[in-house]
Amino acid sequence: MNAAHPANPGSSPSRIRYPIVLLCLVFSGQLSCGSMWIASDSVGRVDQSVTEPSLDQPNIVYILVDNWGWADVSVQGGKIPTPRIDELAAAGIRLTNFNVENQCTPTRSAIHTGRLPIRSGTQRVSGPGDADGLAVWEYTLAELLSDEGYATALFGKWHLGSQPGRMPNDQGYDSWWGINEGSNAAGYTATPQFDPAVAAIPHVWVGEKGAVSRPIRKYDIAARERFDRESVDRAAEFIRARAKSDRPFFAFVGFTHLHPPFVVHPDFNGRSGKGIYADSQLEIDFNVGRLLDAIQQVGVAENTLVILTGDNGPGSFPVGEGPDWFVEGSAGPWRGGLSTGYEGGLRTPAIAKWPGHIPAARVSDEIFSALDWLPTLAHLIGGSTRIPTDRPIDGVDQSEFLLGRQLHSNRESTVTFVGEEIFAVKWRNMKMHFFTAEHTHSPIQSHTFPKIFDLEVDPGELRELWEAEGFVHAWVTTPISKIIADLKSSMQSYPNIQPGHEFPGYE
Ligand SMILES: [Ca+2]
Repeated sequence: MNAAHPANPGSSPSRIRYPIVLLCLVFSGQLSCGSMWIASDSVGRVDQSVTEPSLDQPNIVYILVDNWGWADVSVQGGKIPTPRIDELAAAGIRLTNFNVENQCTPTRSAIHTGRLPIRSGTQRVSGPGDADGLAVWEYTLAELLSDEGYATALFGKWHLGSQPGRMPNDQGYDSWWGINEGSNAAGYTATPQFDPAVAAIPHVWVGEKGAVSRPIRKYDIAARERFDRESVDRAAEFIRARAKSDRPFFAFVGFTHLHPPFVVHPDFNGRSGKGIYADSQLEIDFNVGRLLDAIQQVGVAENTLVILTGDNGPGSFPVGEGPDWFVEGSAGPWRGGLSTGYEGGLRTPAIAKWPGHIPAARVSDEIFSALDWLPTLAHLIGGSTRIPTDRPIDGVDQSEFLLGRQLHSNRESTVTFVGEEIFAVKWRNMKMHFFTAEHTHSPIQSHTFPKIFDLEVDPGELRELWEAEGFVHAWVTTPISKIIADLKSSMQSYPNIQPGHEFPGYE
């Protein structure tokens, strides 16, 4: 491994990858390829039997905020008050070292599969019309919970597949309402160059398990203004309806705030007096509060695990015509934002509340990854035997840590891909960058020597140790090279799925 430029583990030898891809193409021809393989050949690998839910299984509500800065909440120093989020944090654990992937799609993939997105071909946000999404073969959190007897529903943004066969109702959700692409799609039809003859008009979709999803209305700027509010309306309605049932429920609510184009519900327009981004922050807090109220009002708060995180740090976007850049959101002490590989892009607020189980008012800087939710939730609900064993799972079980039974988390490193390249590896409080980008739309820089920072004393990743202290930190290469070598080895044994490809499974 060249320390300065690690070979991309995703670039495993083509002689290994292509026969498997071709095998899939030969067998596929239709989207059922993956599931057929699982059904016929995966006994003991993916347990797809459905069990009666246990009374101990909590309801789960996962709220995902788009492009959320670490300090976009007042409990972490944000200037815009977020009292409902702060209240949620006080009632549960607040993870100050929660790590996501670098963009919308890969983080949603990590949450849903427990696998590094590059393994499943979801390492990038695909352009409209490009192949996108998870192969049917992937076993998602929604499928796992569904197999455990949960009623499952998604409201809001999906962004893990826009084509028939790859929408939420194809990946474990009983029903869904929302958008299958990026939040920005709301602006497409407002551009003067837009031509519906060549590009699809974005829509709000609905779907039910076993049926084909269907568009119900245009998703444009006007729709975007009310989109998060309506997502919460519908999620609250689902919670009220499901609370009457003996079956536990899983609701995934994907907000479109704080992603451009920046618009808010008319009720919040000008509310903060500090601009539309601040208005959006107020609306997020309001909508989180409405979900908490809905859970409380139907009497299931004691048995509902609420998770609130971001999908990536704040974006940095050009202002007007000038050369200056700005980041509307705040990453707090951390450098960079969306798609940079710096901590500001990778740490988002993260809170988990489960009364009587997760100790209240706990704050931890232990490393936790979005990859960890699938194995962790599987263990928390007694469904760990459903975690697939026929594929690499990069997430680790953090249930004992969340429950307060162990001080330290079960993770001491994260690997950050931006696209196909490893940009950085964090190991304990040390972080090594192989590539960097200063802003969301900046050029990518490679370096003669990797850059090493000590996050504990230098959260801004400003004092580069390899250079500043005369190579004495080069030893950090040892643990980090092993992490990369292990990953590369795993990806040679289990070649990465290419974007958009159907996949029958590993032999
Ligand atoms: Ca995002």
